[in-house]
Amino acid sequence: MKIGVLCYPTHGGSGVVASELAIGMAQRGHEVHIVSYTTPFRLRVFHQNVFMHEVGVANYPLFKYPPYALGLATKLVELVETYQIELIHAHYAIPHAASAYLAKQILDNKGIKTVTTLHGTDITLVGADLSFHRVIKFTIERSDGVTAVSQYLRQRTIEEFDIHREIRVIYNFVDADRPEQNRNSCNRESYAPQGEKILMHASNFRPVKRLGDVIRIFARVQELIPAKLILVGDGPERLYVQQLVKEMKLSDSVYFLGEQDHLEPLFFCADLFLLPSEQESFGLTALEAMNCGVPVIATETGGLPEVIEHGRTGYLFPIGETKKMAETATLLLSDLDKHELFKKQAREHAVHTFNADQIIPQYEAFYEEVLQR
Ligand code: GMT
Repeated sequence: MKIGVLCYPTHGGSGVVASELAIGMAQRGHEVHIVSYTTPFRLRVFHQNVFMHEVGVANYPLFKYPPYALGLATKLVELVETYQIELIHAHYAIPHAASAYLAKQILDNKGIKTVTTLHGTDITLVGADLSFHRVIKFTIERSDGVTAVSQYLRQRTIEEFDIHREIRVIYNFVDADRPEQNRNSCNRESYAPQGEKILMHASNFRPVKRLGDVIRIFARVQELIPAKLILVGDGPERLYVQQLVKEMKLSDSVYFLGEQDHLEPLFFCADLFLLPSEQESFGLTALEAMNCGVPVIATETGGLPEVIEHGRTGYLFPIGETKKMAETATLLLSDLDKHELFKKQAREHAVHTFNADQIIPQYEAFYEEVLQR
């Protein structure tokens, strides 16, 4: 197949899924054309059969807001005509699915099919903003195929947008072989010289991630056992978090690593991953942690219960229950046998249920099905 992929290039789950899927499809012999405003970070190294096309948008003084969605549609039309792309996969409804729809109309359909994958924030946050509601509903209804990354997100989309068409659930996935390549790449002692336990959180530091709760959980754990916290990522809450860490006198115990392209090396330093989000349609970072044998403490919100098995691969709590999360984290980290068991179960669950080898063929089969419709 010749596939066009529209995605955000930033350090977010949707960009990671789009990039890893593109690599997986390319390895299976398909030709993949990525269209974005810059190269997604996971695609900065060469991959056979993956082609990158940057969208440039003219910025005239008249444009208060550069019309990216139109630049994207124009680029798509050009690419479809040049490379005979058969299927456009839009990751995120706004603006990608809308641009794909427009390109298809400009091309007078010509047998081109569009698939939209809903990742979560397009539905739960952007979708909740009424200014986009009608466009999101329209793009979901007019895509030739729609997928969602969890049952939760599928149901939420149906209810919020009154959708009566099929939405296929295809879970996020991980490369089960990758942890092996990173097993010895993190030097634990550089973060925990006295043998402290290491907790970790990674995100885009948006309010929805509840970074304040991450710090409060860690502060309580640290009162009970020697511990350090590794924070990966960057975003609007970073200054607030840095201030909070200072105020709580935790500066010597918290490492701010900024954005990192690959988390696997760091997971091999971590004993526990924290994801106390307000909302999470899937929680890819939790899955990536589990793939490296790191149990997760998270909230029982959104799609997280579909990813983390409470009492087996981690624990789930109501949003904001930081005290209980901290106490449970401490108990788990203090019981070496139980911790080992959770690590093993986390890895097994990731490998058995969310393995790229099983999930990528689901996308491939879905593409084929859509092309034949
Ligand atoms: O987590 C974020 O805020 C980034 C966001 C994105 O759009 O890249 O992630 C969403 O998509 C990921 C991949 O499908 C999911 O694993 C995340 O749970 C989802 N984020 C939210 O629902 C908040």
